[in-house]
Parts: sequence; structure tokens; C-alpha cells
Amino acid sequence: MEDNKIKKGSDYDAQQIQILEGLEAVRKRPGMYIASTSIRGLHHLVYEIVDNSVDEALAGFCTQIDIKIEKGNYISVLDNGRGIPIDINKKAGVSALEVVFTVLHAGGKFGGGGYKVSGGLHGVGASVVNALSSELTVNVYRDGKVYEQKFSRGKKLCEVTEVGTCINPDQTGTFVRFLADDTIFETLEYDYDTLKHRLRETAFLIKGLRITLTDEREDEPKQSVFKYDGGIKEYVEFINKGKSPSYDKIFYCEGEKNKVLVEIALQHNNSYSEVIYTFANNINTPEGGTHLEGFKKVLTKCINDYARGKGILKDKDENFQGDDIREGLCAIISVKIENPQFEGQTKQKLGNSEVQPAVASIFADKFTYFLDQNPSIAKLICEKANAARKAREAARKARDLTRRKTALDSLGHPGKLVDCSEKDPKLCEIFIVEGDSALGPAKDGRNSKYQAVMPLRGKVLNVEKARDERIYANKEITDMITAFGTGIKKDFDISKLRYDKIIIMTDADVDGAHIATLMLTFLYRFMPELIKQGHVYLAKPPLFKVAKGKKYYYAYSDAERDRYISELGGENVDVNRFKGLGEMDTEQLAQTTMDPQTRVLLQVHMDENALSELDLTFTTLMGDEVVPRREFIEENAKYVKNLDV
Ligand code: TSJ
Repeated sequence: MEDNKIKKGSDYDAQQIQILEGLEAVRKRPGMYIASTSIRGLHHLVYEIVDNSVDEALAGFCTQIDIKIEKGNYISVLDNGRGIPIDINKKAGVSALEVVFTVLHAGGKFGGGGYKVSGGLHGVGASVVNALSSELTVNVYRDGKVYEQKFSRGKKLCEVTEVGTCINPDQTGTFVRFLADDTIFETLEYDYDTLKHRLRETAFLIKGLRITLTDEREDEPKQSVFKYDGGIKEYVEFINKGKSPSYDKIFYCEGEKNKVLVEIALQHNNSYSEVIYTFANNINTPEGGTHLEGFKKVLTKCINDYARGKGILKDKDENFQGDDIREGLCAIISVKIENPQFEGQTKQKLGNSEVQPAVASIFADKFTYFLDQNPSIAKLICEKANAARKAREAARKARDLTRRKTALDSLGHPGKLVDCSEKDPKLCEIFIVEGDSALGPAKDGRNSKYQAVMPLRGKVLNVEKARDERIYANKEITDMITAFGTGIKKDFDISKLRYDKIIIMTDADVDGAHIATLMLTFLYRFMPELIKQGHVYLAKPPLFKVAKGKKYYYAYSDAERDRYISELGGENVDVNRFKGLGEMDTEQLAQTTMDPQTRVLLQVHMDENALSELDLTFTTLMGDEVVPRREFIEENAKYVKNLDV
């Protein structure tokens, strides 16, 4: 910067040579000065010019900026600022205007006033745009006159010349029109929406500044006009529109501390994502930095302090985590500082250490006051944080459960699962067996190669009526989650399923039906994919054994029983009623409910069109060697709806 500063007369020629060499370097290696020579770099040119007008607006001298994409891909930018000074600097021998367009990194001081280049990523300014433009014209409106200077590929074509008088003698401003060099850029086709997005953001960041973008390339011109008197507060409103805000007010504060200007706006919405945009001197800092750190720390502390003070968080409760408080948060943080330091790989992170305490102190004061003044909003934010925390803890517990599976195995912990030896899940089945009495026969009657058995003791928790914490504390449920291996809800992963068939085996009575229903409710709420993909079955134990001599039948209903009795002659027929699975011996249980060759299974289906309700239907799958009995299927195909148990 200092090297390029214009020196006294004797050095003038040398200085000129240096300038031309400088701009030639830009043309040789444009990538060093702008984002790229693709459309991104092309847009960068526009921002470089517009940012000069933005600086003039920040200095308080400009209220309007008009940007045009003209036919032939010319870009013009007009502002109503003071106009770049055109008088010849006595020491340097050239005008400020010429310096701005020809000296790389122009940032020196002219006539006492500072020429600040806010700029985009690289902050290199108008001289780079000039070097990369095949044509560039600048007009300055000052003192009732219009001045002009023209350039091509960085070289001036003429001195600053007076070319006319202003129609309105009070008019001041700067007008720059350029045509990007098509020998350097891959394309000259500007994207209207990209420019529009960035210019709208700029307008949000500078309260009251009017920015227009006009596209004249087509016969039917397009125009966007941005002016936000509410500044970043309106930015938050804009982002939260359509996301349904959680409360009606938007928090806003501004302040200055140790030469750091701070502006913050925020409001929660009912989404689960966090949107925080941060800026330093109107430059986007997507990697965050010291301003973001100061903000996050204070937000977390303020809400926790408030929640403790109001007894929302009890002594035994842990503090909310920052993430909990920021779920659904939309916030804009904008700071203005003297010497911004950009760090990180892409120089998009603010490094100035003085910014964090400044943001923290201003935000802490104003936000604490806001919470005290708006108790209902404060309460809502705490409630949201609490809900987010519960969800986070639930997700963690579910993840722990799937992880613990391997931990248990390595410890050799037997658990309640009686596993099978087959390692290929596609060939494996698991029977969830009601009650201890049936466990013995089930264990003995299974094929231990591919059939696993797990007992359920007592009633299964009704997950419809329990909070997540209670569900995760329920041993029956966590054992099942562990055994299945898939994880639950958001963490569900079907590829981890350890058994191709999950078979619920309960007594053929009212209690058994109730337990099966609770089991299905649990699966439906926590692992619906298991049902959707047809992995869930109900075992169908018979109700009666009807026998005469060596001949016997299993009956699944009273009608069936009576039919078998008459089939066997009606006299001296033994009718054995199974009150529960436990009353069957090993062989009977294996034959009727477990052996794929002879058993009866109901496959559980879910109605895809009625997912909001618990709609389950069943298809009966009979063993290969059992002659399918139509009436049985019809009698037993169940329809379960809105299980309210
Ligand atoms: F950089 C640029 F040339 F590309 C450019 C600068 C382009 C555009 C569209 C506008 C501007 C620009 C510069 N707008 N307003 C200004 N203001 C000054 O350069 C200026 C005017 C007066 C004084 C002063 O101290 O009197 C100081 C400055 C920096």
C-alpha cells in the first residue's frame, strides 16, 4: 500500500511505470485479485464498484445507489454521494479519481479525508475492475459540473475532463460504467438473481439506503428496489417470514464500545435450524469469528441466568446448552471496526480480539433488559430451549443404546436375549415372547441356528402415553432396541437390522392381544420402517388342540374347533384348550408357532395413506404344509385403528 503511494514530481514517471506494471500484473494473474475469472469473478467486479458507493453511504453522504445491467453486458453504478474528488493533488500531480482507478490497493489518504475501501473478499477496489475492463468510464457530478475520464484495460485514454454542467446545480455523485474484458472472463452473462440477493443483503445492512437493480438486457426490463428503514431488524423479519415466528417481537440493539460499533437483531421461529448471519464492515463472515463468539456466549448465559432466576431451571437441572437455546434462532450480527482482520482458510472469519468483549457487553445489557421487559417471550424462549434439550437427550440415549449393543457383547453380558448362531441377518428371526412360562418351550422349540428368543416381562410401556425419558428408562423397550440393532427415530438405520423377521408371540387371549398392541405401537412410533418394509409379524398360536387317537388338529377359533370335532366323529374327541403359550409343550409350540414349515404368522402392514393414524392390517402367512383355510384368514385378518390403550 505504502509503496504505491504517489510521491513527488521527480518520481512521477517512475510512479507511472509502477502503476502500469501493477495493473498488468492484475491482468496476468486475475485470480490473485478477484475470486476467479468465472461468473463469480464477474459478479465480484460489480461488488467492488458498488462497495465504494456503500462506503460513501456509511460516511453519511449517499442515500441511493442504482445498478444497471445494460444491453451488451455493460454494468453501470450511480450514486448520489459527494463525487470522487477530481482536483489535482499538488504533491502527487494526479487527481484522487485517477489514483482510485489506477493504483492497486488504493487506500491512501487524500486531502485529509480517508478513502476507505471496504471491498469484498479481497478489498482491492476500483483499480482491479479497471484493469479487467475493456472499457471503463467514470463521471463525477460536483460543483454543478460533470467531469469524465475514460480507461481501457487499466490504461487511461484521457485526463479528467469537464464535459458538461449538471441540470440540477446541487447534484453530486459518481457514475461508473464498465464492460468486463471478454478476453479474461469466461462469461459476461451476469446472473440477475445473484446480484439481487447480494444487493438486498447490502440494503438490509445499511438502514434507509435505497438500492435499485435494473436489468435492461431483455426488451422488457426488470427492476428490484431495496430500502429497509429497519435495517437488520427487517432482515430477521424477512428470513422468518414463512417460517412462522415463535413470538411477535424482534429483539434489536445497537451500541458502541471501544470503537467497535455493534448491531444485533434476533427472533426465534418454529423451525429446528439455526440461522445466524454475521458481518464485519458489511462484509459477510460465514466462518464467524470474535463477533459470533461474543454473541453466543452471552445468549447462552442470559437465558440460563433468566431461567434460574425465574425458577424455570430448578437447582437439580443442568443449564441449557447453547445449541438448545439456538434451535430455531434467526439472528443477524453486524459490527463496524477500524481495522478488520480476516482469518481462516478463506479469510471469512473475523479475528479482531477487541470485538468479542464489545459485542458481549453491549448485547448482555440490552438482551437482559429485553427479557425482563418481555416475560412472555423470555418464557417462550426457555420453553423452546427445554424442548430442544429433551430432543437432544432423547437422540443421544437412542444412539447410546445402539452403541451399547456392541459394548454388552464384548463384555459377554447375557442380557435377556437368547441369540441365534447364524450371522447373516437375512436368515435370522427373533421371537419376542410374552411371559417367562413360555420362554422355556420357546427356547427349546426354536431352531437355535437362526431363531433368537427374547422374553417380555409384564406389561409393555404404552409409548403413546409416556414421555421420552420414561420410554428410555423402560428395560423391556431398551432391550428390544438393543436387540434389533437399527436405532430409532432419526437414527434409524435399516441396514443395521439384526433379524429379518421380528415375531411378536403373545398368548391368544385379551391380555396377549393388549401386549401385542402395545408392542406394535412402540414399533410404529420408533421404527415405522420395520413395519413398512414388512419385517414385523405376529405369531398365531392355536386356541385348541382337537384329537382322537393319533389324529389331531389345531384350531384357531371356536368355529374351527367345532368343525374338527364333528370331522373326528363327534364322540370321544379330546379337546385341549391352551390358556397361554406356556401351556403348550415344546413340540407343540415349535409346530404351531415357530417352525416355518408348519406355523401360522400374521404379517403386519401399514397403510401408507393414513400415516397420521395408527392403521395396521395383517396378512396371514401359513406354513407350507398346512392347507390354507380361507375362513381362518378372513376371521383373523385384523384391522387396528387409533389404538387407544
Ligand atoms: F471507486 C470507484 F471509483 F469505483 C467508485 C467510487 C465508484 C462509484 C460508483 C462510486 C464511488 C464513490 C466515491 N462514491 N462516492 C465517493 N466518494 C469519494 O470518493 C469521496 C468524496 C469526497 C471526499 C471528501 O473528503 O470530500 C472523500 C471521498 C472519499
